[in-house]
Amino acid sequence: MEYNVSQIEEKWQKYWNEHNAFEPDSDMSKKKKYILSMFPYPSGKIHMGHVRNYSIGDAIARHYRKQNFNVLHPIGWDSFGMPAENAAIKHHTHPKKWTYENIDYMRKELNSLGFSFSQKREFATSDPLYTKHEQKIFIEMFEKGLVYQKSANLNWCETCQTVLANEQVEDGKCWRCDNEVIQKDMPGYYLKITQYAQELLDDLKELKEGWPQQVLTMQENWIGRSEGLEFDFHLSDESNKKLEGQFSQFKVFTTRPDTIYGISYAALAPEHDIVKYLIKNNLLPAEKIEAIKEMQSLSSREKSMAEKKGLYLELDVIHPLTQQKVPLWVANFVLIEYGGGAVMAVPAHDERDFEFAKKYDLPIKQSIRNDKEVFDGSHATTEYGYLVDSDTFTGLSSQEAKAKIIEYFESNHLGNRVVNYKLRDWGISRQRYWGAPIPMVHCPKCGLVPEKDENLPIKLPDDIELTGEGNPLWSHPTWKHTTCPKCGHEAVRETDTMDTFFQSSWYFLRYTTDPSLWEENAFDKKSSDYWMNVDQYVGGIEHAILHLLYSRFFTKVLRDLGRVSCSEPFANLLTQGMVLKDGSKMSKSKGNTVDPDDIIKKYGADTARLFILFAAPPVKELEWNDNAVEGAFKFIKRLVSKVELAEVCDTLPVIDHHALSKESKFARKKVYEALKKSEEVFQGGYAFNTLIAASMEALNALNTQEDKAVWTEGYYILSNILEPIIPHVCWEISSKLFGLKNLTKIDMVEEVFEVDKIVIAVTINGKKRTQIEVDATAAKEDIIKMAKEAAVKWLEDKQIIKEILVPKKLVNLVVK
Ligand code: ANZ
Ligand code: ZN
Repeated sequence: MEYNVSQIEEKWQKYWNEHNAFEPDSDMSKKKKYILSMFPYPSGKIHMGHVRNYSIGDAIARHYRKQNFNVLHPIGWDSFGMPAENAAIKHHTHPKKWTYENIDYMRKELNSLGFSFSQKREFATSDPLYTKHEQKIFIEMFEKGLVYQKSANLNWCETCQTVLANEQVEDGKCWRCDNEVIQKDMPGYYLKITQYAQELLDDLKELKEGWPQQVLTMQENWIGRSEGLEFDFHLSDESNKKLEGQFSQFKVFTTRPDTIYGISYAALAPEHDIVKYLIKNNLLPAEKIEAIKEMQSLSSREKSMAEKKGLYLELDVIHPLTQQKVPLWVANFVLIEYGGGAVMAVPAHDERDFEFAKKYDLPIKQSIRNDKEVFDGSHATTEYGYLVDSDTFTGLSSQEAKAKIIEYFESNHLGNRVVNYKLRDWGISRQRYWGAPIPMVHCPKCGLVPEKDENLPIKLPDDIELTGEGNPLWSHPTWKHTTCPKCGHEAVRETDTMDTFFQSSWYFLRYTTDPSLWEENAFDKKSSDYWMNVDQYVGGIEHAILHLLYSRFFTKVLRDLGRVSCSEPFANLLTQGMVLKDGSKMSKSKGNTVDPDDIIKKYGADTARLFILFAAPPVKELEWNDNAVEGAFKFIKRLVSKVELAEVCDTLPVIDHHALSKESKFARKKVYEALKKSEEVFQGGYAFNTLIAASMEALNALNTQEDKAVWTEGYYILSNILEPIIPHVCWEISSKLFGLKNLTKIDMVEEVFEVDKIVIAVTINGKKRTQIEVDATAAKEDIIKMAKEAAVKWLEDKQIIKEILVPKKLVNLVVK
């Protein structure tokens, strides 16, 4: 058969489309698999990262279909977001037009790769119907107290006119436009993800089997739980007076209460209320006020990287146990967002405190001794140990002292054991046009009021002027003017739109539901109960923290709202490696991209898929290699060219294995080895490269023999196990030879793995003592080792001076 790539690929893509070949079955009594690759942002064209992501997911989905699972393998578009808006400004088009044109183009590209997506369940998150249900979910969350408004100092990019998450700030610059990021006090909406911090942490245990350890660790660190003591520092009387009685105390948090006798100063964050008060009331010298203002202007990320800096606030606090005076400083390493924004500083046992104390010549007082580190004033000793110079706690171990000191604080009402999390509430307000409008109204009489259900979705206005400056919805002449849903008074609509992570936090639930129910429901409970959790999620490591954490959070919230039953969205997670060229990540800016369309045009989709899955195991980085692409193409061509050596049939031929030639036996063995590999590969790890290598060996072995039945069986097995990888040619082969029919379940035929045995005599100094049975193919060392073991009783007290193997006959051991 000739390998006419485009003809074969177009034919089968058309066939699959016309036959709705990949729609899930509505029968919910069937065993199911939900296979999901992260949905793409419609940036304009697919790239090799997409090809890899979807080739992996598609292979898994196709495999389970072959195993008779009911498979849900959907695709959609994460279609709100800044690039559409920026493109619109740059090219004077409309974000909607740009987005949906991109979707149409990219859909065609995905189709040309032969991915087995459900087509009926496709949607874009910018579809008003999606927005409608999203706004409903938002309002339900608001009514449950999970959404609130607050003002906070945020990373702000003046060029993009938007708030940035900490991860979107790289070296103090905007990740997208590379301009300076500033701190700006901005009102916004927040989701109370912190209310779920402990559950998000605890449930990581359930994901141990199915998620990469690296991702679990990243999630755990992001949540950042620590246990410790929270207590109040009281200001000295003079200091209290100086602050005009406004602040008599403030809270600090420590994870090391055992070091409390080592306190040598206390420090406040530059944004702490006490510091603000000192500045506002000019209670410090002008140059100090200037210096503090400078500290305040840095983002927390910059602060963490900056040199430790601070100054004495000309105030003192009282040590809670010794009652001694301790100087109060402001320091740039104290974060306002964490643990009250103030610390007790123990330079002897904390590195940051140490660095600061050295710089400003503050006392360093040892209170812990341990055997591992020497305390010599050159660095902080941070390990646990035994308490020294700590009054009645002296001599206790750190562990004991922690418990005892917390107990002392609690029983004397001086402080409490607390748990702190690094995790912050999720700010979802964006001052952009191309997003889901936050469905809230500001009424002068009623305050903040959610929109009425029947008014949803609150749609974006089509007539919008995008200049790149300001908040487009706010600047729109009429859009924001409305009436209060509660009292009917004139009111103003919220003009912020939602962070696009909001959309990607529940899209996987939408897919579980038949589109006939989409108008009515965000998703149907019965359907989501059947399909969830996602059995295999596939995506990039760049989403290891936020997207996964937010999706886990949403799943728990939606469970508490009675909308789903599961608590975790993704049972198994595969994070695919990057696609590299010349050693670095393919990217437009580096100019080292390979356009998937070009590869498809030149070699076809099957070659692209085969190369991608053969070049490296899915989790590893993949280096682009033109020769290997060529090699993949040649393999497929060879597979197709030998089809005529097999027989067209309705039932598989019955083969008498023992009657076959040596070559045919070997070919069968290789074919069944490939079948075995296929089973292994899908049981874990998805090392498709090993399956492909085994298939290549099998084809080579088939080629050394002429038995038609062996060829036929070989093609049946190969076209089945390779179908997940190179579906077009496999459907073509299967239709040519087997009428696309499932002939039989392919069972492992164990006899093909039997190897011929031979008997070998074992002689000692030429005298036969015993004999052994070995594999015909066994190596010399192995045979001699077996011979010695078999002859062990004749070898006692003897020294072997020579070992001779006469192949297929005997082993002679010469002893003295
Ligand atoms: C005194 C101390 C002594 C500390 C010692 C550590 C070692 P994690 O584990 O990350 O929760 N800390 C508390 N609030 C802070 C803030 N707002 N900004 C910066 N640092 C802050 O860290 C808790 C520890 O970080 C706390 O324990 C505190 O320093 C510091 F030998 O208290 B520790
Ligand atoms: Zn009102």
